[in-house]
Amino acid sequence: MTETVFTQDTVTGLLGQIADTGRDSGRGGYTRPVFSRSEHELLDWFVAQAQQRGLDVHTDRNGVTWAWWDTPDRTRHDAVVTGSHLDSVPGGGPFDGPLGVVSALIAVDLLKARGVVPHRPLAIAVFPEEEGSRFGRPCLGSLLMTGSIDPDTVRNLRDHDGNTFADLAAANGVDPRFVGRDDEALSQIGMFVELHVEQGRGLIDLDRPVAIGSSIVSHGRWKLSVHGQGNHAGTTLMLDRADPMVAAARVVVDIRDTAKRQSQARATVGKLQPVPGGSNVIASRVDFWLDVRHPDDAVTAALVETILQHAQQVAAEEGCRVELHEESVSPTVHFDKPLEKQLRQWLPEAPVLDTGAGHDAGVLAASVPTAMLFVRNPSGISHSPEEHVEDADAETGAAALAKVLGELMGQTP
Ligand code: HGY
Ligand code: MN
Ligand code: MN
Repeated sequence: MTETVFTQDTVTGLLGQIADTGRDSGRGGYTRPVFSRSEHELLDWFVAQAQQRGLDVHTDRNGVTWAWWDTPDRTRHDAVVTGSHLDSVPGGGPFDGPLGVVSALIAVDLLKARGVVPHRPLAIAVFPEEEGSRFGRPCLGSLLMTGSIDPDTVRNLRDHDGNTFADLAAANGVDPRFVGRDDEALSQIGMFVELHVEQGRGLIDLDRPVAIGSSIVSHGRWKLSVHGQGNHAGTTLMLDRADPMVAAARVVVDIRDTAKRQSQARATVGKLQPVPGGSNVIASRVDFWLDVRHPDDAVTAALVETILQHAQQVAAEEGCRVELHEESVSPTVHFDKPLEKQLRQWLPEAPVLDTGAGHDAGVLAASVPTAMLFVRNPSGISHSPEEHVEDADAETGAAALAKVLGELMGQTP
């Protein structure tokens, strides 16, 4: 009789199964925006993997996909929830988001292999639009679920092509009329633990594979628009110009200089769009997006104020004018101390690190006890194809997540 040999899935093996989905040949890395074919393929893959593990899968009215490992009596409250996101930044790495989702699937395998019977249910949650790459608001799914963003504002958000969130949500099975705070979903969550690739060098420098998260620094996004005089590149003499591209370029350098003067500050302009954008055209307007982060909310706000004052002065000198529009602001988040203490007991070797990256865990932390685990990234680079996790560390991360989830599931509520 042939023996049925079950091949134990691994994090590396599962990530390998999705390694071709959403590859971006132009930028390198992956471009998997929310409501795109590639994100859909990933979600379909996740649903199939979850169902293979006997998990009960559904997508809620905010487009969050849930995979439930129920207790024998199938009550769904005080659940231990884990998970992350599957959308990416343009040209992102393979681990930012998927590592947390795949590690959760492997953690379920490890716990089932140990014969764990949940005293409290476990759920894996996949949040849409964590990166905010399509509609400009990071963590959109968790913001909607927790009621932290106005649903009407969300319905009217537009992507680069002018599609509204409402239209694209409707086209992707999410009825836009019903997005918003979901008390039923929130009432089911006892705590949330998100595993994520480290987006920095902390673990490399400490020579450890896994860290416990302590906090997320405050961060925000602002859109600046510099208005000038559009004109012909060949018939407009230099002294007759009010060129918003020149003003914007000077402002971008000033942003760097202003942030460099403030320790711990990070300020970035990663996206800039001239209008109309012809190579023989002096732009009439230049839009660019400012990302500012600092551990102290007040310093973040003060930096933006300084940047705006300098921008207004530069714009005036260039015969232009500048507008600033706040798109999203997230205060510094400290994760749940009692939960962190438990994780430190269960993972005594894991250092405790803060992060400059935002996560759905940072949004949920205002509603439920929340913790994070980070997995070593030898490149220290993220939001880039060079983001990396060694196979052994990926498995160590999943084992650490299984340890934490198993302890939490074993606790009677
Ligand atoms: O931008 C961030 O910090 C996160 O990766 N969305
Ligand atoms: Mn992420
Ligand atoms: Mn990211």
